[in-house]
Amino acid sequence: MKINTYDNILLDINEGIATLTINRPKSMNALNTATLTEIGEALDEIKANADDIKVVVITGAGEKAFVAGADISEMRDMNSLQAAELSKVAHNSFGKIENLPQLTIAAVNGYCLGGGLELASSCDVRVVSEKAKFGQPEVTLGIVPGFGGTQRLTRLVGRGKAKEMIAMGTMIDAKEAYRVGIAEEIAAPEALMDKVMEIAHQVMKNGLIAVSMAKYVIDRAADLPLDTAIDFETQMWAQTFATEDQTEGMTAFLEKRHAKFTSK
Ligand code: CO8
Repeated sequence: MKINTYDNILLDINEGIATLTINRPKSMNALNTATLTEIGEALDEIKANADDIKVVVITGAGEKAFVAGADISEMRDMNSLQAAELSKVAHNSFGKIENLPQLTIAAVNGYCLGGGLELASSCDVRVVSEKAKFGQPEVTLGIVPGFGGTQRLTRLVGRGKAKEMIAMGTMIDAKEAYRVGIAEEIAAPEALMDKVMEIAHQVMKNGLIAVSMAKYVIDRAADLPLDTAIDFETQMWAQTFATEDQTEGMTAFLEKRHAKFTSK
């Protein structure tokens, strides 16, 4: 598989796992327009190669930051129209993350602030370093979160905690992020990627059509009334019985062997 190279991100594909690394460590991996655009382009490549890429990991280069937010030097002199355009670029790329068929894992290796927390919140699962720090400091700059923070963070932690975090603009540590539901797992800094890969490899052993459908129904049905959401789940469940993975998974169980899923 041929993968493009980018100026502000790295895209590595290894053993079915795509790792997208935001690569501007001198600016704490701050997200400027070029980086946000490249993230969108890389996600298009990942989607186009979904047969070979089973899980997607997003992380930041260097030891200090996952992403310390949108690029303040680019934003300072923007007018409202330009800010709206930037926000659109981010929404386009973050929407692509959410809509990928693969499970996405944010490997949060350090500061995860503003647009960085919004990026991590767009992923399915967040595995975080003990040293990571989280916050939506936008109000300290005189703006509101503009890449989905008022919405995705609220869906993770609830309205009260989201309002507290956004209004205070201060940082919380990894333990608190775990406690309030931002982080699913915490690891020592040196063990972060091992933990991420352990999760990725466990997921890859399973029927990946089923993983993808489960992700889809969890996200799409989240805001529906319960009975409609349950109907939606029933349809997805029934559809999995039309896959070769279902036959293989159940046959393997009955034959007391490990399933060999083909994602068909
Ligand atoms: N943008 C641009 N440059 C940054 C950013 C950023 N977000 N964060 C850090 N940098 C740069 C610094 O300016 C510095 O550059 P230089 O070496 O040239 O002086 C370099 O990275 C290293 O940073 P520090 O020296 O500050 O490193 P520290 O270890 O002292 O501090 C922090 C690290 C705590 C992460 C600190 O850099 C910081 O507070 N950064 C800003 C965090 C922030 O406010 N983020 C929110 C940005 S706003 C946002 O994300 C809004 C998203 C939605 C926008 C919608 C618009 C349409």
